[in-house]
Amino acid sequence: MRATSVLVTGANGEIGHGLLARLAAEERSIVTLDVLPLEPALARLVRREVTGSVTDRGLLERILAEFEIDLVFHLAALLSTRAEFTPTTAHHVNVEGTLTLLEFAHLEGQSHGRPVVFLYPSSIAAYGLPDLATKMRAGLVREDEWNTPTTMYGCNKLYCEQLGRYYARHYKQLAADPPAGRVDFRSVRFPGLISAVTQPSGGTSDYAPEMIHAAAKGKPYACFVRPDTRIPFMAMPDAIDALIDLASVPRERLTRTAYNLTAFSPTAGQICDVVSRAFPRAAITWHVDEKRQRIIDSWPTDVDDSAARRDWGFQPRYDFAHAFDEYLIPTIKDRYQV
Ligand code: AKB
Repeated sequence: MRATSVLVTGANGEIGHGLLARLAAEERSIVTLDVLPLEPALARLVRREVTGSVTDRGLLERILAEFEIDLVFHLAALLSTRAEFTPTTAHHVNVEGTLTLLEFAHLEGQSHGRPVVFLYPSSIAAYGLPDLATKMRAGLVREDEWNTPTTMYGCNKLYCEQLGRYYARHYKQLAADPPAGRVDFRSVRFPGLISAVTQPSGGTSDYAPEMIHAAAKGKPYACFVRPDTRIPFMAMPDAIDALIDLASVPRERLTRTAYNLTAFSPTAGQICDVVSRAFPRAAITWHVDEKRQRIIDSWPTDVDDSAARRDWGFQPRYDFAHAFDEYLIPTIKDRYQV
């Protein structure tokens, strides 16, 4: 008998940290796949840790032989800033890795006769507004608007949402007995995420978490976007809850395969104000990187997440004030002992 387990790719990353803790608290058997060995605290939570790439079919076949995977959280990805420096590597990991994993999930579903639920974190990078004036006019953006990303990462995310929909609904549609439906693909378009316990790397929304963590560590921070820059954000515990909640919703309640999510949309200047109040010795300056600013200016100021609220009851716990007062500031102060 193969052991029933959850597979988490990119488990060492920011979302992985919180997600593994939650899955372990629910006593789920967890198999992880990451290019780097897990941190010891995370390794203790999992049943099997596999070190390697999501593009390695051999590794996935070995997992398939040993475990009955009924739920996949596919977190592994190169984020938007890093992907611009190595676009073909980004495509390899972000797209070919996802395709390999969708095929793996299909084979898993076939072997145990039940659909594999496949959770895919997409991103506001899937949007691409042509210029700042359009962004400011657009306001709340719905899932099917402005799907014209300007970054490699955004293109990868948007396309992989479509691949997931294909595997869920149309896979091999011309076959005599079309085998669609073995992958139950569910995706969320996350805004920028802010965690109190980890720091992101390689993203463009990183200015918010970088500002907070630098201030807590007593280090100066030069913010790479203008103070009036606005995109949506969410506190990490709400992101983890959203993934866990979406994974358990009955399929028939879902009207889409990709859902917008958001919690609050402050400007970089407002984040700076809150951080400076919490850490009065914070030394935040503004050194705009015009190229990264252009990427942020192509992402919406806010998104319409009413479909997620309606279909599966998405309701973030933390608004801007609560995220800082009740989660970020106390947890970060505790972490850095300030
Ligand atoms: C990034 O900045 O690349 C990510 C994202 C918004 O998906 N944090």
